[in-house]
Amino acid sequence: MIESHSSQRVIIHADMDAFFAQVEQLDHPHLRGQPIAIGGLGARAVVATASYEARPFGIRSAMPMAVARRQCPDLIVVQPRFERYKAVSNIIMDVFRWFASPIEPMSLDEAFMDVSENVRDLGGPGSLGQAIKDAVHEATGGLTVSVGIASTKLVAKLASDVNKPNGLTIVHPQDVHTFLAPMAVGKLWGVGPKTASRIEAAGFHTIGKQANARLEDLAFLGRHAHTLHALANGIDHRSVQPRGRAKSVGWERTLSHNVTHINDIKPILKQGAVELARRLHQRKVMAVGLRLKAKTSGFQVMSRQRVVNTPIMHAPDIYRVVETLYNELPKGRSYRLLGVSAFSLESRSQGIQLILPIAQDDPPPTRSSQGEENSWIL
Ligand code: TTP
Ligand code: MG
Repeated sequence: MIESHSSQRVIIHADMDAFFAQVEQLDHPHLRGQPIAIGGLGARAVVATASYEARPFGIRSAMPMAVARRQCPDLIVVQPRFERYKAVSNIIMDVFRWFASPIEPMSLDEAFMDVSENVRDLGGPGSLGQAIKDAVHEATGGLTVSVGIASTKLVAKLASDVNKPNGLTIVHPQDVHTFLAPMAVGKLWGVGPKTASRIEAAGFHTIGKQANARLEDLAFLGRHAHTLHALANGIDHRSVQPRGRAKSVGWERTLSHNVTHINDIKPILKQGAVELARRLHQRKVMAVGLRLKAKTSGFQVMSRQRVVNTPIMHAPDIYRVVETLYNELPKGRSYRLLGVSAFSLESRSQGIQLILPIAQDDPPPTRSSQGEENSWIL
């Protein structure tokens, strides 16, 4: 069993419930209790989010609005008002700062807080979590937030999600393994749909199964095997990082064999564009600048970059720029590494369109693996 060194930290993750939809329902009382979806009206509009009344119909973020309307004929479609959401976001972030300073905002509606130092003075995790919820409710005039409290960022984030909406979930260090065990491996930080399928294909269908695997059995995950094994065991040493927005987001791949021909290079650049789009989407930002990095078989690193007029976030748009950048590289080289990254990131405040829907795996109903770790001493 891997030892945890982080069990004494107390980390809170707070995430607003159906954020855009809740704000609309707050501001427009006739929308309260109704199935609503936030999004555009155009033929290619997608759902930014849906109220909890709409979710039983299967309405989810990233779904085409046309599909959502078919699934829920009474759906009320509301146009987004990003300025208002940004203003509410400022209010909730200020509330979080009353309780913990600094905080780590992750997007408009969620943030991590490390309250290890002051949790005792504030009455313990339960009272503190409730106090945050009450304060958000009061400061915003009635919005609910879900709060997860744990000794790691990973578990705090998952905890804020399990009892939505209006949840308050505390996972004590000694309960981490039981909490994680039944969840789908895709819930682990950094495990996208592709990696999740590979882990599942290897027979590890739950985080618990992966936690109990021998490290050798996860060797197919390469240099990520150790980290993913540790995460599955609830070990996550990342600290809450006070920060503004990320300065850049990138993806790169060291290739198993060098590539020279455009037909071999194109698919890699396409994959890079898709991965980058996914990361931009996760961070809810758009790229103004794009950079292509290429390392030759002789270890010479070359890069080309471009600033675009309109911020982009979709994989095809990213790929178009990346392809142009590739064409600017000297011809006939053989590459051992290719990477694409975005810089000058802008928050996604206008005309939200989604790149890739985030896969939502239902946690399989099995449970395994109990772990012994220190409890919080409060
Ligand atoms: P989320 O916190 O992911 O979703 P949510 O707050 O609507 O619902 P939940 O109760 O499950 O937390 O995202 C926050 C806001 O970001 C959301 O209200 C709308 C916007 N958003 C998009 O525009 N597109 C997306 O694909 C997602 C996931 C969110
Ligand atoms: Mg939310």
